[in-house]
Amino acid sequence: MELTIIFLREYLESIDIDNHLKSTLYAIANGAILVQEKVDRLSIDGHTGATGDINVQGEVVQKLDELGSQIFLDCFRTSQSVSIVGCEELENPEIISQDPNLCIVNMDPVDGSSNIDVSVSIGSIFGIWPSTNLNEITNKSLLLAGKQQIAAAYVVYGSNTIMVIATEKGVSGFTLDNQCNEFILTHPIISLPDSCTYYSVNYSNWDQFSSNTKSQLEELQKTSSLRYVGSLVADFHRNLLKGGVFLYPSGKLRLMYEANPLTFVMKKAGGSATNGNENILDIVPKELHERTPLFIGNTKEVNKFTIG
Ligand code: AHM
Ligand code: MG
Repeated sequence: MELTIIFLREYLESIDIDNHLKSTLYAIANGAILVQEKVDRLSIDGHTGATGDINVQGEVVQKLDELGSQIFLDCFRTSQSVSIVGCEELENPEIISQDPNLCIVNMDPVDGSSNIDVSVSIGSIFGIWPSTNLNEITNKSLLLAGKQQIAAAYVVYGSNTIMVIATEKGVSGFTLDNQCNEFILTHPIISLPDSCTYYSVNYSNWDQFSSNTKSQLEELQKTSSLRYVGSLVADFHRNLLKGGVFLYPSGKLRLMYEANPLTFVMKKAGGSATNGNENILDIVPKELHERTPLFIGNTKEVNKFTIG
């Protein structure tokens, strides 16, 4: 049987979505290829460790955090398809253009910072919103609810590199072929399995969990297996493909560039996410770097977790 190879760019040309959105997704793919090259050569090029800076979250900035941030920003500038970018590593958004027809992007350029120097899977996360109906692009233009997203994407730099894209057309995965530096369609339709095979949580936070969270975890451990990488994007990807729920109840994770994009993907694949009270996609953001509790995965399991 002959194998049909579909490149990411061919896939994007074939689907009926806005042209600026296509260019934005293509810019993410180009950036991911460059970041993957950096990941491969991290120790060789001396890019392990911290820069010495502390970011707006009060967290230590790793050299790869900074490199990834600059790489994706450059790709968005070149694409001419993005008006404004919110980024985990930048206190204020980067305004690129006042064109009201372009895309708004919120990104975590390198997710899983604690895993960078130990050769464990890390990733990049992107939420994409339309900037239509805005008279002027300001720092507040990207404070849009998750339900207004038109697409989301993430990349896992793991045992191989995979980029997952969710649009109104569905969820698909593309594996990076290092021999030709192209993403190839390998997962045409990603849909969340019905069974909750895995659950992912940092158990060392047990004392901070509510009694509801503790009792639901005690139930889950009877039926599901624990897997926890410590890179949200990698834990999410495994649970998306195999069925599962990820939780970080104490509110470490960020709404705009972690929870919202991954919830968009999860919803398009058949699952959902809450903050323990309301659907993540319904939250009206107050600021770019705000944090949220997150319960994400199979809806039946997610809905058992409540806070307050
Ligand atoms: P980062 O974006 O700075 O890497 O921080 C977020 C990460 C997530 O990827 C992961 O789910 C979480 O922090 C892990 O936290 P912990 O080490 O507390 O379990
Ligand atoms: Mg992150």
